[in-house]
Amino acid sequence: MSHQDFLAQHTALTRRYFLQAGVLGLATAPLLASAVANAGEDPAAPPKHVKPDKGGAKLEPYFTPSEDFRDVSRGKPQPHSLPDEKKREVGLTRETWQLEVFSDPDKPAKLLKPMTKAKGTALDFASLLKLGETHAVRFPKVMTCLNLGCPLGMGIWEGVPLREVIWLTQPKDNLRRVFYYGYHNDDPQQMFRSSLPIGRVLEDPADLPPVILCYKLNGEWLDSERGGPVRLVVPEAYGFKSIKWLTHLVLTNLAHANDTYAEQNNDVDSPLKTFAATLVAPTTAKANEPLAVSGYAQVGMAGLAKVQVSLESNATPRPEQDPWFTTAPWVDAELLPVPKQWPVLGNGQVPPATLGFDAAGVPQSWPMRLTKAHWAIVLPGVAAGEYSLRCRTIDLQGHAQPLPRPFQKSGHAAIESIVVKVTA
Ligand SMILES: Nc1nc2c(c(=O)[nH]1)N[C@H]1C(S)=C(S)[C@@H](COP(=O)(O)O)O[C@H]1N2
Ligand SMILES: [Mo]
Repeated sequence: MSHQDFLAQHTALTRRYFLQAGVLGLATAPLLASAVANAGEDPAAPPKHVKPDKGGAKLEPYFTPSEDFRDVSRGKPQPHSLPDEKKREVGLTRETWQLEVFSDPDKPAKLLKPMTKAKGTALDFASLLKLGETHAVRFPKVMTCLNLGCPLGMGIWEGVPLREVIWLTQPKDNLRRVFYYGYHNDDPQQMFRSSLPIGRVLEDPADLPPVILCYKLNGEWLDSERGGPVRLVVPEAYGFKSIKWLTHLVLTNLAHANDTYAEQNNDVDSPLKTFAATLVAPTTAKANEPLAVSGYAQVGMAGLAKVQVSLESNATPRPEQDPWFTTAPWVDAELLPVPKQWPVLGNGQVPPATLGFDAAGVPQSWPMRLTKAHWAIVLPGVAAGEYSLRCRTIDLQGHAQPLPRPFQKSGHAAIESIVVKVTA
């Protein structure tokens, strides 16, 4: 099934929902028609009626085609833009890649067998794949930048658990964290570093997938733009923990985080949050005609119980003491079901033994934690005037977005607000 077919199917799901709600043919018909037309012409373009400043907003396949991933990587030049010749020279191809794993000279951990280029013991790509024969895992995950409102892409990430490589160094003592970085043009100023407590690497709390050295995405070799040949992927974390073009792992007795992102005032221990956003929403409407809205939710560590939508007249001022819109007239939206096919994946199938899926390739729970889900709703028509359309998630603990962690530097969860002008 092609990308286009999938978009048609996604639209069909939304359309069926709107049909059941008995509103197709009213105000929603042109809305959906434009979304379908748009999807047919150019799947990468946002449909009309989407707020123009909504970044990657569009009718989207569940998994993101590689050309649609958004890239926020640093570097001058960005490592993936280097000529092939240079990539071979600095180890950014599968044939030339090497990973060094050693003890932190400032806060040493005791290792019997560090892996270094100098000693000829660095790990190469073939040896990583060899480990993969017995240890490889794959899992779905949304990649999201802590500092951006919308996810960069959804994928099935595949690789070897980081702990398998750490065990090769025979660590004995004084190992409390691992920090790691990738190729950065040999310029210390450009180093982008991240870190994890060793406990998170050696075991997987709360049924999380392991932290991996990732070399495949959606069934293909991890490409250079996504951080290939090898990047770290931390399932429950924001993107800055998933270092691209990985070259160095440092095992340390340091007791605290030393991430580059920490220097930029970010909450580096924050796991992915749950939040909702619209993909298709009217900015204008006719009085008394139903309003069709659809969107996505990021399902964070806290899971997703439901998505809600509210439409409030701007004529009445909001209560002053309600920064989180708890008094808005929230109504439940419908979560769209599991897609029937996954066109972005090779032959439309989820690869065998993907964590979170059963033997037939069907998700074991829905929506899946640490991924995206889609939703739709039809709101009854309203009188002429100006309105604010908002959406929010309720997590599995019952917390309404942006709670329980509303701080922006812990990851985006602000409630989206769209102005809708309803005319007579
Ligand atoms: N080496 C390196 N890794 C990096 C970055 C970087 O600038 N350099 N950016 C990080 C940040 S802030 C994010 S959000 C993710 C984005 O991953 P993506 O480009 O695959 O979408 O990569 C992370 N890994
Ligand atoms: Mo980021």
